[in-house]
Amino acid sequence: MSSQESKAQAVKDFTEVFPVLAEEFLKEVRARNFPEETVQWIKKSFYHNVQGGKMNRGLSVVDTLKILLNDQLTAEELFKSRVLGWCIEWLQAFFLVADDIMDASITRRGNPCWYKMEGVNMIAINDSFILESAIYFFLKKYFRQDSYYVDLVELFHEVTLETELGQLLDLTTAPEDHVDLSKFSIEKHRFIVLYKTAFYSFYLPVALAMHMAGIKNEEAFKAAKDILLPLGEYFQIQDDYLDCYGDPEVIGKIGTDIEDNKCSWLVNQALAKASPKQRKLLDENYGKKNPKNVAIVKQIYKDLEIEKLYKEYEEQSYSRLNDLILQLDDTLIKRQVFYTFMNKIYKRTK
Ligand code: DMA
Ligand code: MG
Ligand code: MG
Ligand code: MG
Repeated sequence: MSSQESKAQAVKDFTEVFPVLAEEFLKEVRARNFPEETVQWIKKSFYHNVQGGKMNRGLSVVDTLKILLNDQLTAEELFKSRVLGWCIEWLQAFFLVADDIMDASITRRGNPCWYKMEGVNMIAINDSFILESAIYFFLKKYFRQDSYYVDLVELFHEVTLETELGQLLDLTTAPEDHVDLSKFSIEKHRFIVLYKTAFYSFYLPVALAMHMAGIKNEEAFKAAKDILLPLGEYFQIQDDYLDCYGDPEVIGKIGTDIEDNKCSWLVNQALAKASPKQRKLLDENYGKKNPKNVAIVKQIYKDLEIEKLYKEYEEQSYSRLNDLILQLDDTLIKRQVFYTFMNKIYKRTK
């Protein structure tokens, strides 16, 4: 079998676990005597919000466990690693439903954002809570008997807190009614993205697989973190870049960072290079909903060649991350875990 075929098969096998989990949760709601209307609402929310993504995070749990266990997984281990993968996809859905409300976004994964769907509106807030609760339902159902059950629960709680803190700083650094670009800096950006993205998107999938593989050494978790957090930073900088330069048809969402006054990597680069005149234009046009203001900001990015700067950053990051992986003490955790992860995202366009 070519690696392409085996990858397609891995995606298919992973995908097939989703309806099983969704149904388990709906059964639980039915068992509590809720009207069918409620069951169908949750079903619609799950199918709209949890599905349709790239599933990189979820698939990474399975891929990592395969590497850690030399491809010698029992059918049960395979299934359980897929369940953990889907738990991350549920976590991601929980964050995204709320994120799209807070960022006033329009589309997600090629569809309207959940809160934009007919009849949903602010019920989406509670739906995001239910998406989160489903994680702990699945963990209990499938891992309650395992020695590492508490580790899994604590890990999900920990990265959830980290992500929420990151989201808070992301939002308070971007007040809607008050643009103050002097509040931005590359250091602040790094801190925000570390918290809002890197922990749950990169550390979490690998750490979950490590728990399943029976790894107990704290140093191994620390070594993994030391590579995965910088990898997550790189990933979010790609996200910032794609917000402005990605094709909405490909990324499935319409960028709102300029309108939302976000402390994006792009605006930080522009601020570092801007002449006093360009700085004044940025001050006057950043963080405004009007397309005319947005166009002026994009023109300044163009004049300052921010896209070129990004391409250079991407190259540098790639070689820096490769160095980090090479320096890893391979007796703690296998190097291949990180190469596999990096190759999934290097030069991504979506
Ligand atoms: C995403 O930040 C972070 C979380 C925790 C969802 P973002 O708003 O840049 O994401 P997106 O561009 O997907 O809306
Ligand atoms: Mg957003
Ligand atoms: Mg956001
Ligand atoms: Mg973004």
